[in-house]
Amino acid sequence: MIQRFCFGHPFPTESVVQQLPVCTGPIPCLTPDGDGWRYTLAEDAVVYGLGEMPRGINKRGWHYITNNTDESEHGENKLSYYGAHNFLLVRSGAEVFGVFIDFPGKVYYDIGYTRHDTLIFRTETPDYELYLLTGGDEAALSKEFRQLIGRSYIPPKWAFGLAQSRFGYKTEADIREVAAQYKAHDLPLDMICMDIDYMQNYADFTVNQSRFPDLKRLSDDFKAEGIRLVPIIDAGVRIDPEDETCQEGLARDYFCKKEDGTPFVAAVWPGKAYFADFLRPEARAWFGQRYHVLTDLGIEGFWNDMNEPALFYSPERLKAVLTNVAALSRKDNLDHTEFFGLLRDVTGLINAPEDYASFYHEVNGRRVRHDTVHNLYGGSMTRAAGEAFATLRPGKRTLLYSRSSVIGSHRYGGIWLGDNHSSWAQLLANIQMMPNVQLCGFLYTGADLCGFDEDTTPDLALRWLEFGLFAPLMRNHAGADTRPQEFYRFVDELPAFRAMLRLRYALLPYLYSEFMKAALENGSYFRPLAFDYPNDPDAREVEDQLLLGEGVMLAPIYSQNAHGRAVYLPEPMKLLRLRAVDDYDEEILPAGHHYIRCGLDEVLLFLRPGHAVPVAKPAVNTARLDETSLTLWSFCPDGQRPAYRMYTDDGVSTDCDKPEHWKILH
Ligand code: MIG
Repeated sequence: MIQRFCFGHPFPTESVVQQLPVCTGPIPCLTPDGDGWRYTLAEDAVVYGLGEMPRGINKRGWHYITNNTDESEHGENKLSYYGAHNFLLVRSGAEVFGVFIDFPGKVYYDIGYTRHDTLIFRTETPDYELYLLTGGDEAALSKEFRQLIGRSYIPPKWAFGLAQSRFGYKTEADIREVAAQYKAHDLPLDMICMDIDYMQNYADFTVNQSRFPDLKRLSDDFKAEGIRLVPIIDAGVRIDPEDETCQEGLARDYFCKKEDGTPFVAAVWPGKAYFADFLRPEARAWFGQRYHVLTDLGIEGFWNDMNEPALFYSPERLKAVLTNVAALSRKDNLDHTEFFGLLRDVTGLINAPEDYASFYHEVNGRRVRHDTVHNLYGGSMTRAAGEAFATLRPGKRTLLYSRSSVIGSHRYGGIWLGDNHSSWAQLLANIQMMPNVQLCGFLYTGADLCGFDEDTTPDLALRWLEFGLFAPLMRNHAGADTRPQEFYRFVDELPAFRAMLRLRYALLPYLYSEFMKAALENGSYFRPLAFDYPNDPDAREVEDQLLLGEGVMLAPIYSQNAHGRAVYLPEPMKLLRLRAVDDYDEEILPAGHHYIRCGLDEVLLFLRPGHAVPVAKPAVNTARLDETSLTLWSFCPDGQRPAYRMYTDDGVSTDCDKPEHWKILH
């Protein structure tokens, strides 16, 4: 059951798709607490949700602020990342409930941080809708929540292949080289992402003609090989009187404005930039149509970046800081307050709260200050693109994933998890973030495999792939000036990398079917163990194993030098210790706690009783995948061969609802 409550004058976020009557009277489960709400957590209580946030699967023990932020240093002490996913799912004693706070500004959470037994949340201002979900277990309530927020975005099937990316591919030759190396090393590949260097002066919807003289031809050549180019689009529009996007946006008056009515300006990669007012439907429609510049060249997928929006500096604040610096430069001895103040002023130029409070959106003729609706911005850019693709590429699915997001934008695109770094802690963070992000509707998601910032190592890269090969978005992406980490770089471990990539492709019949079940039936892809074993207290404690679809449990290795790990089995399972799709040991294990060996070149896959997993022969890309002769891996303790409900389609049409896509495998 879902109950809707309404406070003050909520901003229409369009996050939910169901029109429910407003309830009055007290909110079950919650107690008023100042401007917010409080709940007393039982000793065994677990709190899921908040999507893209630091810390474990269980969010208890920390505090958080949803405030979409270009956070360049990920870590467990951060309070905010790029997305606003204001959904909590609480199990406390016998009580299970979900709460969605539909609010476009900051929401503050204290989840057992100040007091271990107390959950408190409040919105920045008291104008919001609150949805309370009760009357079911974790699995039932998460399904009900997904019905409330609407169907998740479905990418084309080739988006489940491998994407290779790097902030640093600058020319057509660089990109051709990556494809050639993948081929030469017999490694599968479906996508190469193009980072900002393909643009002319970092201006959206332009292509640098000297570095990419014929992007259409490049894209066509690649498509013939089954590889797609996936260019990036940034939120900021370069200020340049010669630039078409800039000209059009100004002429139509679609950019966000300052208090004095002139367009808001902040610098990002292209230098000074304007920011489209994505909250206006007509500005969204216009910006979305601009993607035609690239779809006309045959491009079928995009990633949207910097859309929190990230701001390097505003000219006003830069000037103020430089004036300050000039004054200090006349002194020959800065005391500690002056010195540390100077450092703070300079680093504080980036993503400054004052800048977010200095520009406005236009909503139904009314001016709305950006910081009060900040968390809608990135998701609205995704929506601009997603809505436009319906007319730019009718009947076809277009790949789209974004850095910033809000619940609601999961209907238009996926997300990637931003600028993580190459560390074992971040691999664990990736594992723990996935189920919570998907719980909030973002099914098509993945983190930068091997890590974005800092230098990776071959063992970390391999372990990361051994988890990432199960994620819907499987992308190897790296920051500029980091150690090269394309999978063919790891010469000594190459056979293991190849085997793991081939395993991914062989598992696609299962992974794609389970994704489609999750998307079409509001089911789940990754989820915590407790969702299927709600009455098992040990399952509730597990922070480093995930269920994947109907029949699989994963226990990834995320520790340096580990050749095994502790694994908890809530029920008997069949373990496959895979070195390759056709090279594995299997063992039937009883329920309980185990220590399981797993070499660096192995991955652990657990089959649940009564379930089957269809497996294809490996392929060089999704287009060449042969799904006609499948093997079924299964665990049937009762001797009865389990059937599998499989989804197949052409992978690109938007006709996903047709019943003929489903068949039963025996
Ligand atoms: O300020 O386009 O998260 O994936 O490589 C950095 C360059 C801007 C941030 C993205 C990252 C991308 C990078 N971008």
